[in-house]
Amino acid sequence: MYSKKRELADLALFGGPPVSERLLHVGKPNIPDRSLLMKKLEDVLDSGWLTNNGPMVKEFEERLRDLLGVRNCVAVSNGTTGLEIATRALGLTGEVIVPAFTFVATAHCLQWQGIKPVFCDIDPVSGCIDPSLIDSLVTRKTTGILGVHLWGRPCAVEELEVVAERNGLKLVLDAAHAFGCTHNGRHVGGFGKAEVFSFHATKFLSTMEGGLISTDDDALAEKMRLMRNFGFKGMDNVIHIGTNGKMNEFSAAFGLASLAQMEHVISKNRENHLEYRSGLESVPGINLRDYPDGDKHNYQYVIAEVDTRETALSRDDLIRILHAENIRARRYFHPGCHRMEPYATMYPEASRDLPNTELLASGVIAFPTGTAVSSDDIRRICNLLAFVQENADEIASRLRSIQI
Ligand code: T4K
Repeated sequence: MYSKKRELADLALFGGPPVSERLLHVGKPNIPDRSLLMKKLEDVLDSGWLTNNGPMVKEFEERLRDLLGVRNCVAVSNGTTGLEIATRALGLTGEVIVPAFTFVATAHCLQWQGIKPVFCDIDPVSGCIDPSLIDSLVTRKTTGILGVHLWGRPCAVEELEVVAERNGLKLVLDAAHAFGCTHNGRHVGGFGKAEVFSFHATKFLSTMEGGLISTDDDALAEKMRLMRNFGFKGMDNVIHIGTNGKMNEFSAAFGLASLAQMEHVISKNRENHLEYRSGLESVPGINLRDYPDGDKHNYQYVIAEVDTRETALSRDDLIRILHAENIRARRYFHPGCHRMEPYATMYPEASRDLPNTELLASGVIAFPTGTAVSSDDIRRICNLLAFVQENADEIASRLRSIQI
């Protein structure tokens, strides 16, 4: 039975019962309506067609084309493979400018192909790559910019397009977080040369594993379709280098069933966000990030920053406290790709010029949301955080004095 924390001994870290009996995750899958899903899975089984550009994948691509308003949608096996295919199809080589404040797949998709990710600092307000810093990072080897719509918040695409044009670079966008979001009234999906979404299980719209490349460039789309299927153009006829990046039929069926509930999930995410907003309003040292007005957001990440000028507890202290209470808050993203391997060893100089990245990576915290998280769960989390921050000095000194 849940009871409010009244003294330090009530904290699970110090032996009390956790505020939530079940684990609350960032990224708990939003499971679609079961009867609809089962019907679609039965259709797949009945068709005897499981993968290789089957009817479910074709329908999924068509639905997404309409929804995003782009000419081409290429469904792939996951977002990372999508990024590899898109950057390769665009002919990126040498060096590509990319934020370090992102999931490591953004950097890996480049290095995997022998392309050097050149890490660029972020704008502290949006958390996305800062276009004003790009000119100074361009060398003779630079071929592209890979921006990231962090937490679903579109990066400064217009400015990036101008910088890319000025330097003769190709702009690709990692839209892994941004399905269903708009920028200045336009759906994310049509910016740059190509955009890449992730439909991983943890994303608000999921195909279990899966991704999508969208582009208005027909020739590029044709090349990417070849590349995702070993370069086959018809039976036994290989005309291009390729990989296996195909989405399977079960995944596409899951995606179609998820699409049917997409607006419901967005509104639940938005409600959750508002619940956190009101619950954390008067809690010092935990500053919730808002999404800008005017555009559509999917609200799939509830992000705050811990400001250690206002609290004695660090972000990592709070993570420890929350995890003990069964609240699996996450550090999306810590420590920044430049501090992960192989980048920390290969490019040790990178960390010198990323002050905004370092600051955000040390303070960022993502809270559980999605359809598996109730208003009551959020109230408990916020009450817990209020209690913790009221007693921050005492908790901090106990944490420092004992090894837990
Ligand atoms: N670019 C960006 C900016 C990205 O964020 C990502 C992926 C990519 C590219 C690459 O896209 P994909 O190749 O993945 O399609 C997770 C996801 O695996 C990853 O897709 C995602 N970004 C990243 C932000 O989060 P982890 O290692 O943090 O996930 P994990 O396994 O810790 O799961 C997160 C939470 O979700 C856990 O607390 C448990 C819960 N969970 C997870 C799964 C898989 C469930 O409850 N059920 C599940 O089935 O990376």
